[in-house]
Amino acid sequence: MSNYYQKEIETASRDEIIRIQNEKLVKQVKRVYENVPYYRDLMDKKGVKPEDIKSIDDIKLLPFLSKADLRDAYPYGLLGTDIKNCVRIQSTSGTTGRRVVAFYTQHDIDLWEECCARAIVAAGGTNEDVCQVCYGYGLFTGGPGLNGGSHKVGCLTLPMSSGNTDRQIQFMMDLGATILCCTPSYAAYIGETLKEKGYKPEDNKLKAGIFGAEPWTEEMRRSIQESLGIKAYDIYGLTETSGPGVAFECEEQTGMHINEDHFYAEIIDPDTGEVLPEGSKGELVFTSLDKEGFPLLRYRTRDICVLSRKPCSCGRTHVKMSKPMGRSDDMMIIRGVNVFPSQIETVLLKEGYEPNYQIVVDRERNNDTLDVYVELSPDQFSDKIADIQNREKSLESAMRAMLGIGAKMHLVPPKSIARSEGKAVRVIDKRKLHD
Ligand code: DLL
Repeated sequence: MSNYYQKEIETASRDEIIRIQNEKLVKQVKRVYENVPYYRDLMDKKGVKPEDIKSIDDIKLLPFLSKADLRDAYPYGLLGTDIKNCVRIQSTSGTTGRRVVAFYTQHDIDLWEECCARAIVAAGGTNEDVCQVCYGYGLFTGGPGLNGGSHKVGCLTLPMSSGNTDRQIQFMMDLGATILCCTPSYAAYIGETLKEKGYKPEDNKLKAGIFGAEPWTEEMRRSIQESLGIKAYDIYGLTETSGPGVAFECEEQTGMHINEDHFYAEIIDPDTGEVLPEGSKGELVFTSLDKEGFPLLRYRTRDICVLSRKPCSCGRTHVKMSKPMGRSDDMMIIRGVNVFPSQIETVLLKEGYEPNYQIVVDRERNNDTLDVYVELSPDQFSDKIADIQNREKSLESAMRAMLGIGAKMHLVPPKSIARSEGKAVRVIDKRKLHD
């Protein structure tokens, strides 16, 4: 039998959930129409008025929002309340054009942290736990979200942020961490490092891990569970909707319950926008039912997955989403950071290179690697190794400034990258990310 952070809502009847969603959606659409001119225009263009939205079933009348809208409206165009009511921003990595800046009122922070608290309690967390958070802190939502959730549950929280693995291990061992929160690839790396240092899985006090922010397979789950001696739980979310905790796994480990009292999920055909019936594979679309600062309606996540309402043995009644099975755009997640090929191309062009390049992503010892091969034009070519190395170094620092993570740059001789006859194959992803 599961523990719950907010039992009443987490196990509410279907009718009760629909009643809450009806009520919240009607209010939210009215608020957005009044406060967000950008979305009001989209509704006007579609000929929809707030009065047309009487229940959650009417949601299909509303226009979609996409990442392109976020770019157009950057930074304040989708703000849902007076900026003086906002207390925080969080953001994704990327250039200004790609960057998502989300605004939070105190109410938004509370509901976000409650969602994360639900995830921690579902993983067995109580106020007796020591919760080590090694997601990045700062603009990224991972650290702040799980940190807030851990406080709400009353765990002793270790706000480690990412990196410095020796220090992570020292704190984990000395303070007896029982719950680990980080990306699955970092969890695997910590497991490997512990083994190298001569620790056995039973030497640590960990019992559970809450891992997300990037795709991971069941195979990876098994290997992390074994190396750390824990039960590994998936957690999903995105900056646009708040951050981690939009959906989380319970002990059944068969998909993530979406916090339906705050986020309404739909699955659509990514090409036509048609809403698909339950059980179909398609693009996940979210509506924030009660956020104030950044209240996105029908936001297209680009994540491909399946929803299921099969009853769950944990007693939770909220719909479950499968692990994301891919994306309907070209975004890659490398070491937990969202990277678009266009960002890499922008740097190359800015630095005076031709757009003949290939991006190779791989995973070595559970760590993502990013290599970019760039062809030199005949007049850029040099047979002096030091000269090439210097140029690679300077490209690497420009790339780091753009992406927020390191990329290994390889300048290669003219005409050495195969030309394609159709669409250029820019990205070769050798990682096995999906089962
Ligand atoms: O990654 C928020 C997060 C932090 C989730 C910590 C879980 C834990 P963004 O940086 O905006 O936010 O990236 C969002 O990451 O659209 C998915 O493509 C991907 N993603 C997030 N969680 C998972 C997961 C955070 N559990 C994008 N499995 C999303 C697979 C995930 N992909």
